[in-house]
Amino acid sequence: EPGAMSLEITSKVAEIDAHIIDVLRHRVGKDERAAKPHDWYTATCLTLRDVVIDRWMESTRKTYDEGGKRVYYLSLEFLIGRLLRDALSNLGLTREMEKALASHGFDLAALEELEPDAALGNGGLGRLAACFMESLASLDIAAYGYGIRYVNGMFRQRIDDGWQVELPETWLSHGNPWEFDRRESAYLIGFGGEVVDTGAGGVEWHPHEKVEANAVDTPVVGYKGKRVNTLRLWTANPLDPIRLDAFNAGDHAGALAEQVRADALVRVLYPADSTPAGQELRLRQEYFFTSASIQDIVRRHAQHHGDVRTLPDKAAIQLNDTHPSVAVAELMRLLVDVHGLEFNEAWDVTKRTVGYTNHTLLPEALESWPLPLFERLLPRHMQIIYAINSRVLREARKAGMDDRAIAAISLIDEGGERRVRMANLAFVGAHSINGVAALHTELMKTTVFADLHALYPTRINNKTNGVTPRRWLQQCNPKLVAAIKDAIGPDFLDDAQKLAELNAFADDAQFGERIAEVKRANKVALAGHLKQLTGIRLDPDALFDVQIKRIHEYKRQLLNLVETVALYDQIRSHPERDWTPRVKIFGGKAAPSYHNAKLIIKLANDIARRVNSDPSVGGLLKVVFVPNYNVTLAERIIPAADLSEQISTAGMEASGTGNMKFALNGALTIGTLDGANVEIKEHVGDENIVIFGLTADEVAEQRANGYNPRAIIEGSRELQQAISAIASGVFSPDDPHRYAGLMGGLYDSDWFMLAADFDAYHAAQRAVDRRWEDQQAWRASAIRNIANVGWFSSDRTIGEYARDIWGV
Ligand code: DL6
Repeated sequence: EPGAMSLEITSKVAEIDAHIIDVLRHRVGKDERAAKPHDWYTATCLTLRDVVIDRWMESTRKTYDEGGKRVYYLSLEFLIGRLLRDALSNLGLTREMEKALASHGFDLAALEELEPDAALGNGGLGRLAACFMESLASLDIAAYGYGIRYVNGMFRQRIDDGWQVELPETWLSHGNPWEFDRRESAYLIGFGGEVVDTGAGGVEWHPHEKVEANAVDTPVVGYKGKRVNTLRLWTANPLDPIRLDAFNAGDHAGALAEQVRADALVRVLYPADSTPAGQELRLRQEYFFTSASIQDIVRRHAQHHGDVRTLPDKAAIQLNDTHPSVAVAELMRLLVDVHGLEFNEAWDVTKRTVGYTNHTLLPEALESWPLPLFERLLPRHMQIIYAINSRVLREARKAGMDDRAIAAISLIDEGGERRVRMANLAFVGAHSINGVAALHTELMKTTVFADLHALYPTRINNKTNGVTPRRWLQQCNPKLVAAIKDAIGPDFLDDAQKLAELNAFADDAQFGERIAEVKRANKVALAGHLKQLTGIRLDPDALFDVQIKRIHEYKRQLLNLVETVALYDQIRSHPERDWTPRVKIFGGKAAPSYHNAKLIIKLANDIARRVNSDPSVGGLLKVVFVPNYNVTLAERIIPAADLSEQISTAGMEASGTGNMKFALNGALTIGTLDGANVEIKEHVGDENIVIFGLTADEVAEQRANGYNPRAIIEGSRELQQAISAIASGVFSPDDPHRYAGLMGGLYDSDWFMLAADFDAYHAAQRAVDRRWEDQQAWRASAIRNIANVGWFSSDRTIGEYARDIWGV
């Protein structure tokens, strides 16, 4: 009843209002009149947090009472972004909070802007972990996420004269209202030292260095507040924070050495994406958080269930990529050395408990550690790995495998400097190894894991990624949600696959108009924001063509840029043609040591400067590089996109998840048959996606048969002209040779097959132009995208993990 509803809201608003004022006084310590916006922001979070805490305790109690199995998601990255809007929306309190704040003259949206973006991740892998945590809570599955509480997460990107500059991100500088320090949950983490014989056939590890891991918990609120789970991030503390004797003797820095060593462990997120950071500190970070998590899991199990042999019945440990794969050896160590299990028994418990998700096939991204380093830091784990290896290799020999296959399966890479292969360790120690999209999973079986798959043929399975529709539709695109609700009612909010009912509206002109109005409003809002950020003025009626993701050669931002230059040339040569006005939006960070990626950012900015100031292109083409791309920016950009660029070299992008977010918000995809694009195409239908370029098989075949990019470039007028314009300094008159090497690389090797796909891409873009002219058909395609990608909800993905891998 509307009357009763508004009464309920009014009383909730009054309740929230009283709560905020109380919090402001007694926890923030500010009088209502003296409080600054940041105080109000903190009070808002803490007020909401109180609601969350009640649900959190309820969830925890329920889990203990039921004594069921829990999921433990171990990930070196959680790219969670802002939490205020997420918590408000999932608790259904957004309107009430807005009203309560408005009565004090504050705008909730403005306060939301004060929240830092929690960037404890590099890109897709970390964001996937955040989506999974939200879906686990929404599906009422008892789960813990385990990771590191980095003091400085992902670096902040500043663009100086077109170049990327990395600055530390100080997201904790004003405190973090969402977290709870759990100093009582503390574990000792050892490094180095030696392994000694205890006499009775047992061994003991005596580490040379020890640091304490302390838990810091953040509640994760599920949709409609059904369940609140825990994201447990570890911070490090020294056992002896200050050596007073040294301090008193005047060695002030030396006295704090242990503190500094502990701080270093949790100081930075390695900004390496798709390449292992070959640093001792990185291995220390991996072991630090993995050991703390495994100790916590085993302690909880022993406390509540007694016998550690029943661990697989009560715990499912999922390794997010290989970063936590030392968990296999750590769990073995605890079971054998601490809990006294026989090796065989412990091995069985470990395999039944652990699952491993692979996120990349790039050989250079498969983690391995120099054996001497590994042995020096983790001598007992090295012994355990040798013992596991001899058992696995025995099995391989028994299965009749030859020397080549045995060398490929071995946990130790013997070619050159000996290294410990973390992917092989994770594979042999897990009962399930999953890929993140159908194509990727098939390629796992035939490429990097071919021999392990032959030995253990039932372990590899596919779990196509997904994204949470709460953050990536409900929260980031409220206008679209309102339009969908008006068309098909609210059921899709509970089950994204119900979006399929929108198919009936695809050709409905009125609904098409509504969708177009929503998109335009989102574009106007984005244009305003980008004007503020970059000073560039954008026309909201132009086609917004967006490529936002990490800058990596395999993702081929360079293909997009070269094509942009070709388009620019053509517009200038044929100003009389009926060009589709386009805005090319780029955003993304490059790993600080990745030279070519940083050069690509500079090129995007150089092209933008030239194109945007060229009066001869008028408003037909604009190029923008958005600085400091992060989760919050993605939430603004994606709802405003018309075209989503997913153009990786086929076979190289494991899945992609941005592709799903764009389609869910009504953008059409231009993409290769790579990663989850393949499945997006199957869901939205061939007519509602623009596919071009080589397939993964064709890429492999061309590489095997001697790919000749020079011949291709020389055979394509547009491509050759664009490359030579860039190479000769048209876009870099201040340094004409800046891009000579980058362009020369295309002629000489072109590993990412830009030349091979250029003509097809260029033609596909012109086909997009033609589609855009028929706005009605474009809208119908956009609607069919929204309607048919509900399957890519992380609820569906998590449902599959729960059923097939975790048994929960
Ligand atoms: O599975 C999440 C995400 C995929 O969507 C991307 O395609 C893939 O590149 C990314 N993988 C990594 C691997 N990096 N390492 N190690 O980030 O995972």
